[in-house]
Amino acid sequence: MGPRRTNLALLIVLMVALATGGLAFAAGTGWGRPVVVAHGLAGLAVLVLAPWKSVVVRRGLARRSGAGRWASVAFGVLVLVAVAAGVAHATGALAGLGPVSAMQVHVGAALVALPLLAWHAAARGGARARRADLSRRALLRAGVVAGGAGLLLLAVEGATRLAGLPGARRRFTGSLPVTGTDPRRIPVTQWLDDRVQVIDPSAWRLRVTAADATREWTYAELEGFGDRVEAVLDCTGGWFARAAWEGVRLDRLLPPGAGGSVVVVSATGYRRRLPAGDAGSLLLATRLAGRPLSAGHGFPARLVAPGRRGFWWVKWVVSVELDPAPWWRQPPFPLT
Ligand code: HEM
Ligand SMILES: Nc1nc2c(c(=O)[nH]1)N[C@H]1C(S)=C(S)[C@@H](COP(=O)(O)O)O[C@H]1N2
Ligand SMILES: [Mo]
Repeated sequence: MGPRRTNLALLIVLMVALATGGLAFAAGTGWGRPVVVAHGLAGLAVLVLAPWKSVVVRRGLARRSGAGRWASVAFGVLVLVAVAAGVAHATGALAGLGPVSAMQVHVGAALVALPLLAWHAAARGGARARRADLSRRALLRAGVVAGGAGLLLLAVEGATRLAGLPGARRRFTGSLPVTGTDPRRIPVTQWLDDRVQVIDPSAWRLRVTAADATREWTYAELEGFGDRVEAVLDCTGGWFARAAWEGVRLDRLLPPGAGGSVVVVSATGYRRRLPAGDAGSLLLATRLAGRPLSAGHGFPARLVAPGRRGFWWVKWVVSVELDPAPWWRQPPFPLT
């Protein structure tokens, strides 16, 4: 493959990796499986293209210098770090280094690489597509790259199983199981910058607003409900845990047949908007495995959203508001 085609192929593969990576983070139910497999293929295709790219890189470094060169080198290093951290997480060979998880390094490197990719591609401009790129030969080449990535994925997966690495037990989202079934082992995690809230249950109220009516619930009242659901908490940080949660189903707090969305708001201001039609399967939990929630897990009450990734499971809930706007009227991921 010549330099132009190599660069173009890499550009496409990186765009696909970024798009499917973002989608993998949104995936909570079955449709996520093919997305995550596609992500692994796109990510590993970077390694398949690496021998061709290394020729391009060596020529480029011999020819040029200056700031653009350092941006290019930094970009290349970040992509390799992202790939290495992705494989480290997927295999479970290295789940993290000290306080940072492999998944954090993975996504961090990819996100920092993104603006550098734009700069690098604009400065070098060596990836322009041509009509002939849609020829039969080009398709054949694409097939060879995809096949190579497929073989690599099988090899990584096979090695993970043979070596009995933790990655063999990961979920279709790529998340690894929290060891054991003790609910105290479930990590306490925040999406970005929230702090664990310590809330006095006697002063706490849950405000439920529907149409023009607002009703306040006390902790003692909510504690009286015994709705139970066993659900998987699957954090985008790369772990999951199945546990039994108890509390009150949201549809019991809302008028029947409500349309639109429900906005679930935390004492910290953190919030998610969910389809009102899902209220029957959403739980406002006050207990985890038969015990009141700990502060870290969201005491006095936290949302349990089966089939949704952890960032939907709002902790320290103070209000639930019915709203006519559709659930997708919000950023795809929380911004704080
Ligand atoms: C430069 C962009 C990226 C590249 C090259 C890349 C590459 C990879 C690779 C090679 C793997 C290991 C696949 C395997 O061995 O099964 C992986 C896994 C993963 N990546 Fe990425 N990735 C990128 C961006 C992202 C982003 C932006 C996200 C999320 C926002 C993400 C989320 C994940 C997840 C969840 C896994 C685990 C999947 C599994 O265990 O099968 N990636 N990535
Ligand atoms: N208020 C609030 N709720 C939150 C978060 C947060 O940052 N703030 N993080 C979410 C994320 S990303 C996850 S994975 C789960 C983690 O729940 P846990 O700490 O009980 O394991 O809480 C969710 N609820
Ligand atoms: Mo999370």
